[in-house]
Amino acid sequence: MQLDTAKSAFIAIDVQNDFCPGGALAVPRGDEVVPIINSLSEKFCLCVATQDWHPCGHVSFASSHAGAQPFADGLWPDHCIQGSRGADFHPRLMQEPYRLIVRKGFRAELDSYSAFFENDGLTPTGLDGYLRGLGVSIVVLAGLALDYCVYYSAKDAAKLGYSVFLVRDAARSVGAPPGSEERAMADLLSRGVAIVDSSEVIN
Ligand code: VGL
Ligand code: ZN
Repeated sequence: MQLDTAKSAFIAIDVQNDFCPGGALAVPRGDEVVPIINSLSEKFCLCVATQDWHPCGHVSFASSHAGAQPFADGLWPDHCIQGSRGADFHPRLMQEPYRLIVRKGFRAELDSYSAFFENDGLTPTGLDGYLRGLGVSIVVLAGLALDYCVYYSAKDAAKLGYSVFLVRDAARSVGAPPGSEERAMADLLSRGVAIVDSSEVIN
């Protein structure tokens, strides 16, 4: 696979402690993506990382709603609290290659899965403007979680007109509710997102 590196950006989604085993919103085998993402980031001139970055009492926390349970209705355990260890990038993520870190979900009343728009579907993160300003038309996505933030980021990137590549072996799913990964992957395929293996990108 030959990508025009001058027009490509690698985007690593939410490779944070809370999404790895032992974290507050642990993605099964989430830490396995770290070495693959490190190999990928070396291959790109432009790398962007996103960081889930919630204030205490965030609207997406089940604990913020009386009687609510996490992992249902878009509600989660408290996770990625601004400045906490859980919000830090995984200690083995090589941070040097990343030129921009997009923090998202920092508004108490609005969640943001996608790297491009918050969950109202309207409020931009600024990433689209940043990438366009640098002449990027191809985005390569990986990270956590495949069925949430990676999925919504890939979907928005496709809607915005980028050529989108999702590196399947460099992403892992929360897996809740059941079938979330299958639904996400089917939707991305229908939107023209290319699902690739890291070996095809690194070659
Ligand atoms: C994520 C649920 C809540 C993710 C973030 O990074 O996929 N999922 N916050
Ligand atoms: Zn979150």
